[in-house]
Amino acid sequence: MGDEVAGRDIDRTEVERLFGARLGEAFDALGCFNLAVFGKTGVGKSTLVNAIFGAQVAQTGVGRPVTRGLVYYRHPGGLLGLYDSEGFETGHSGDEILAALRERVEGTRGLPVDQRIHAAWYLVRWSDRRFEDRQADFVRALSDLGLPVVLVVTQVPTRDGVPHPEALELAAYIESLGLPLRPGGKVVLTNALDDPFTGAPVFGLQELLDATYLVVPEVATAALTAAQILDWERKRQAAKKIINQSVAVAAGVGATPIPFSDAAILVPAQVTMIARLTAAYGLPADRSRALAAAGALVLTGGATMAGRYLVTSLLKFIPGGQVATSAISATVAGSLTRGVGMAWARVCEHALALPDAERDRFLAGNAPLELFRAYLKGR
Ligand SMILES: Nc1nc2c(ncn2[C@@H]2O[C@H](COP(=O)(O)OP(=O)(O)OP(=O)(O)O)[C@@H](O)[C@H]2O)c(=O)[nH]1
Ligand SMILES: [Mg+2]
Repeated sequence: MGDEVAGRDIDRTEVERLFGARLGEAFDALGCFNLAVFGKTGVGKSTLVNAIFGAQVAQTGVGRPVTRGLVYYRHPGGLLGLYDSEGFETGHSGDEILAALRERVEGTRGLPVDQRIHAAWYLVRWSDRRFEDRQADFVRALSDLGLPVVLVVTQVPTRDGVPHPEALELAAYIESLGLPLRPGGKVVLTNALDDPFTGAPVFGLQELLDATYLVVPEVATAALTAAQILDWERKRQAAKKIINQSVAVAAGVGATPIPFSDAAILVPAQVTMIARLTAAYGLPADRSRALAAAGALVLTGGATMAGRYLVTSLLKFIPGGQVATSAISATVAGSLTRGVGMAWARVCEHALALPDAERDRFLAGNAPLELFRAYLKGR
């Protein structure tokens, strides 16, 4: 594992290679959140998915038809599998889709739970102002397949945060039917796009995401947190957990004080940590080369001797680091790890907030290192 590079200085290329491998493992460990989305054509399935998971799923994910009207997309990082019923109508094609889904669900029953379908969203556009028996039947059929169904009324205009009364009426009507809706028989109201003409703002997306968290199995939540782009607090919580685990490991390594000359022993653990953080934030794995380069730059400062860099440069910024004279204690190893983890988490957040094209440019330059140092100093 990482031990092959312990106990001596390691160069940037080596760190980069290690980071690439760890990143792959980190993505594999997160697994995949599988979501199925249904609703008549034009209700806003693609728009809603894009608002919560980013446009890259439908645009760059490789679509594979499951059956006529049902396409399976995979997030580039493998974090999200999406069954999208494009151009879906109930009736004949609905039956076909159900048959294909049944096959899929039965075929994956024996597989690990992270490979099954974890949730279904059924979308109804508020302005249709009706919910037909066939739609109710379809919802029941999904539920019978064992899928938790979240019913979403879409494109709902609000004024001062209050949904259009007829959308509320439609939601109340659907709830009155006693369908097996999750969570708690409730309908979720959303609007995924600002409407500049009416001024109706985006609305209800966090509620839909929260509802989804409530119904998906525990094994799929880490992938959901990484894949979604809406709730940064959940990403931060996941990052915090990773940092705390890594601090505990590093403090264990430093329990016997490490001579400065052997400080490279700390590097593999930092590489693993920043790889796990990168995956947890859901930074696109298709850019893992750029990410690995940025991670290696940050840990080595562009120098060739990562161990010495950690000591001479990073320790300056760490409480207690300056006073260390000849060896790194458990406390210092822990603080160093925490500092590195928190600074890298901020770099991830910065990168995540950038549009795709700019993100590439950011990762390719010196900016990640500069930002990383600024965060490390600024804590
Ligand atoms: N204002 C507003 N417009 C929306 C919303 N959702 C979708 N639209 C618009 O409605 C149209 C259809 O949305 P899509 O997301 O393509 O619908 P879809 O369900 O994926 O449709 P198919 O792929 O054909 O099944 C687009 O022009 C969207 O811009 C929304 O929440 N609010
Ligand atoms: Mg669509």
